[in-house]
Amino acid sequence: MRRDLEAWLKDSGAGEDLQTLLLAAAGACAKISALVRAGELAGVLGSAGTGNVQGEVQKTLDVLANDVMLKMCRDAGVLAGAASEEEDEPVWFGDRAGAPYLMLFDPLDGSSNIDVNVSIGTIISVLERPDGAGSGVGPFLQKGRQQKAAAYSVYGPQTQLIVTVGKGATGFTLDAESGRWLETAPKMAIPEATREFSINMSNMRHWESPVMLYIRDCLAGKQGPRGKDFNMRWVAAMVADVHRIMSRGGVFMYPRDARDPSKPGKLRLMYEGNPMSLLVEQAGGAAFNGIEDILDVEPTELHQRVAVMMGSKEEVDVLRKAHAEKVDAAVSV
Ligand code: AFP
Repeated sequence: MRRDLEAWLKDSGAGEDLQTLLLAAAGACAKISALVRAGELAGVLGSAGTGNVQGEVQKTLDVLANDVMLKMCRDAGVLAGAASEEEDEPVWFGDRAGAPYLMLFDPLDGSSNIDVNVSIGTIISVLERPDGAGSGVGPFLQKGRQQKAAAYSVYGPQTQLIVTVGKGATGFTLDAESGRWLETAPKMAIPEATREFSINMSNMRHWESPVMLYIRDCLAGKQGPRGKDFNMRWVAAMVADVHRIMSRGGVFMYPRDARDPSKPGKLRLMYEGNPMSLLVEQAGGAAFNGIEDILDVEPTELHQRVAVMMGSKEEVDVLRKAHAEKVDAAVSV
């Protein structure tokens, strides 16, 4: 008999309030999954005709998923406030001012995949509400290491949910008939060695030299310094690309590049970098931003960006070494 999420949470050592919040978030993911599956039949595809704080066009599903997550987690009663990638400012629930938790989430990661029926996902990060905190952005600006839980749901051929409360990473599959999340990957473990990388190669000309050199060596294959052939995959939804790595190893990168020097990468620290890094570390992998572990980055803004290199330890170590050597010479691949 497989355990369901509720039974797993009871055994996980998480306090009752955290269990309640994670069950509500998982319920929201199940609801979002149903909307994603219905697609055109539910009239949820296409653009919402609005933009988010990062200037990106919002899809109808981005907006719906955001509303579903906010409402269901607020109704759980243990959340004082939430910040979403789709909202400019955090939402504080005035009637829940004393509640113990704060949540940050990306309601639909990989929006450009929605209308073409390719995998997308939802990411959540749970923090403790600092004593006395009741408004503004400040209470959300906690380092990734302070997260009390993180999870992502991937809407692919199956809908899966990967959760950590800081004691490993566990995977569940949504049973569409009963609506229950059943435990299908009790102890996710990222293999230390890999022959697979995941990066948007079209940005190569903008990368900094350590990443250029790393990819050049991977592409050189057996005859090159790495002595092995590498494969490449890019779904363009971080959740899906990292889920593959959580399941079978690999390294995922969205490094800093020269397109906009004011931004240290494309991905968001609080909604993507931190929760996915915690899950990757809990599965035995590593996550680095070119300078330090992503979980040690001091956040300064809610929507701040971060460079991301995460996955199998051996590859992240090669990237650490390349960054430590600070090769400044122009490199061509
Ligand atoms: P969207 O949600 O705007 O599609 O962005 C997805 C994402 O933040 C991340 O999930 C992907 O890894 C990355 O962007 C894809 O970026 P490219 O457009 O450069 O492929």
